[in-house]
Amino acid sequence: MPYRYKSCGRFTSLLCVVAAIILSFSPFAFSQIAVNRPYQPVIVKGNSFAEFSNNTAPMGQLFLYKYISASNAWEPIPYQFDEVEPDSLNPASTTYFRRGDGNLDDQDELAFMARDAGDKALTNTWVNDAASRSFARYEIEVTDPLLTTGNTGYVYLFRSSTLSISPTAKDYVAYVAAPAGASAGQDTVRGQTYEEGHAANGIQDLLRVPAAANGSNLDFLDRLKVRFKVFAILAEVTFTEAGLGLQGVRARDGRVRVIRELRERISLITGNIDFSILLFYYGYSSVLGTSLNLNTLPSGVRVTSLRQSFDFDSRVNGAKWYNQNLSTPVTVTGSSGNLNSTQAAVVYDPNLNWYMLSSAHGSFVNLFSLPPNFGNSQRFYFQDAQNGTNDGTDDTGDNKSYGDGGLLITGTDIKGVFNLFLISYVLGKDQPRAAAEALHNQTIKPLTVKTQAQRNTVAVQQPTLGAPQRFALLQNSPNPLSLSTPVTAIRYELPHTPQTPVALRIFNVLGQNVRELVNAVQPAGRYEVQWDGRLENGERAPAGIYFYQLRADDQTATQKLMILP
Ligand SMILES: [Ca+2]
Ligand SMILES: [Ca+2]
Ligand SMILES: [Ca+2]
Ligand SMILES: [Ca+2]
Repeated sequence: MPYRYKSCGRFTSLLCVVAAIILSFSPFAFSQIAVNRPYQPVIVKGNSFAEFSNNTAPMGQLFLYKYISASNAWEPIPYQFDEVEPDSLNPASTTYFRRGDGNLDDQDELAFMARDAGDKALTNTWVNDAASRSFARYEIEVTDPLLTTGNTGYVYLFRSSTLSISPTAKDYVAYVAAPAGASAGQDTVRGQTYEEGHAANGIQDLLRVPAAANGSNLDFLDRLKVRFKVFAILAEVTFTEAGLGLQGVRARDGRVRVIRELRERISLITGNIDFSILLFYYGYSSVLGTSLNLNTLPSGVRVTSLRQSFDFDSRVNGAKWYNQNLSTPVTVTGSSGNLNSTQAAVVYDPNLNWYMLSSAHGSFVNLFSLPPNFGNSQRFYFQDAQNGTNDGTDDTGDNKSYGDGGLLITGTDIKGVFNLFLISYVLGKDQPRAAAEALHNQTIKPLTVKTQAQRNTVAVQQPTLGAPQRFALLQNSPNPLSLSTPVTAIRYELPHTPQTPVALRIFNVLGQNVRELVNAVQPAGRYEVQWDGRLENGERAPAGIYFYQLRADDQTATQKLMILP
């Protein structure tokens, strides 16, 4: 009974809320950034780019830039497109691992980092590339709802057959396949603040924070622990992560994220439980999603306990462990016990639980949501002991528990589909409680993203014989417009260089501004602007009478044009 992900349910919504933190170890490095969530990725689905996503735009011709207004410069930013395809094994689900068509479709995803957003560009300020001017571009507006000022940044998606990505462009995360001769599970992921390594079955057993990210560069994780207690054939048996059998691992590596899938098996005498784990690795965080269907177990099998936790090694002696219930931390000593019921209480979806290990080697923040009414009891698990676990399962790894914390569900016959979404951030050493709280607050108030198609209408200065003698707005040509002649040219003349930006706008008969063609500082001269008969939102303007108005300093001129049905 292999589990398959639903295409766009809770999992996707949680992906979209992966949060970031106010940078605490380098507060001045990002004074220039437009959206102050330096650790947060932004995911935008293809259907947000309607003009590109109708299976017509090759992803290799789409390029993401930011605009820097202080220097009037465009700068390429790291991004990636991931194709999302129907899963051939389960048509109701989708997968990132099937070869796509190379074109942007509604389900495909664009990923970039919020920290790379820049300034707003005027509609006529365009990347220096002629080919891109024959297509729309998309303005992507990213807003932090936790802030009221300084909270919005912009990136721009251009289509062009002549732009290209620099081979040295920044890459936030790298996937390193297992070495030759090793299990495929022994792969490695390197982000900006972490290296994560894995045991033969693909389960995490190494975490280190490089010195450049304010860590010790030493592995401080014993291992990710996964525990099941199962009552089968009149006896209770326990399974640990060491007993998970890797059935397969797949990964995709881009500039913004690595997508990695593990297929695992729990082997019971009465049959197998198969499930998969889908992981997204970003520069500073990862998102783990897994789903265990307990409704279709082999007959006679009851699950009585489920646990997922991170156990650290003796290096973290003296580290602080916090969760949302602890205003003062537990100090990790390897012998200080566990949490009382108040300290171990969890909250339920849509609220998020969090816990953090803050150590001299690095800090590790985890956030997870829980569905209510799963099992008889759900609580935080925490164990700090020299001789193993306190949920009755065998210990593994170094056989000691140092700050081993996570989630424990118990019951007599746990049923249902258990969905776990775990967002993990890796930060520099000795982070304060407020760092984890900030991540929690940002996760529950995700960035909002708006997209808008824009067209280039840069006024082209015409070759002239001497400067124009008069301020003039000429009749457009051709006029009227129709479906067969959807583009018209508007010419105007500026006898003097205006003190303020020149504006050329189209109005409907109600006086509503439906399209801005020019809003730019322009020297004296003769100009021609193309209008493609489209509104600001990219839709075709309906048939009817329109007015276009030129404004420069205190002078205005207006003309009329018509669009035939
Ligand atoms: Ca596609
Ligand atoms: Ca990469
Ligand atoms: Ca380890
Ligand atoms: Ca241990």
